[in-house]
Amino acid sequence: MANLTLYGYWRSSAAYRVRIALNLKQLDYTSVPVHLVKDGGQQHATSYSSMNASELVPVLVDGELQLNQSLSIIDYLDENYAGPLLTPESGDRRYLVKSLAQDIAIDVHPINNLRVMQYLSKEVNADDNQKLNWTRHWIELGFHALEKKLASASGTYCVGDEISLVDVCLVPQVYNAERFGVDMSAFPIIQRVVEVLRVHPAFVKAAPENQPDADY
Ligand SMILES: N[C@@H](CCC(=O)N[C@@H](CS)C(=O)NCC(=O)O)C(=O)O
Repeated sequence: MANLTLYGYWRSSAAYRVRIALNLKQLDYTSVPVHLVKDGGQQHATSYSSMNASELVPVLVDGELQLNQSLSIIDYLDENYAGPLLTPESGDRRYLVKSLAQDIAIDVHPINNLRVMQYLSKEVNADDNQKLNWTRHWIELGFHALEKKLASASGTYCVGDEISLVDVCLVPQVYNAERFGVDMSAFPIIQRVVEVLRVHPAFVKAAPENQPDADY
């Protein structure tokens, strides 16, 4: 019987990925909200930073084990729990899934993180409009490349007709894109795949607006 606790934040796309993976594998978990803005950012409090010195969410606790990094957490779930494998075990598809997921989670997401935005405000004196342009620029650059790659990789989902880690990373990134006003009509394949994924029960349950700590 799993004893899983997820420290996250309703709007965190990295935590959103892990929620989707847990739901796809039908694993129950306890959710502990870490408010990234309130109290100067609860991720910086000792109670949290003692668990993850990077001061970023998510952290998954499984019994004695504490893990950070959403992609590693999802690998851990793939390797230790039943349910659909989000990264195929072998073959070319394994590396396609890993590389497309990393295109999103490593090349696009971190440059638009809260702490990057805070640095741009405080140290570079960027105003809200400049920060918005920054966010849109990096998402659009990443999505233009991804759109080209999905032209050959996609079926119903990002890679063929099975849900994979790429889909788990894409939906939260599109959530961010829409939040920051990226014109998604420039990315018809991404839009087509996301439309299908968004009504899947595991994705619906993981959506930011459906989290107990959702706070608009
Ligand atoms: N590479 C990490 C990224 C984690 C991350 O960037 N988390 C963000 C939320 S999506 C965060 O905690 N930000 C807090 C901050 O920037 O202070 C992962 O995939 O888990």
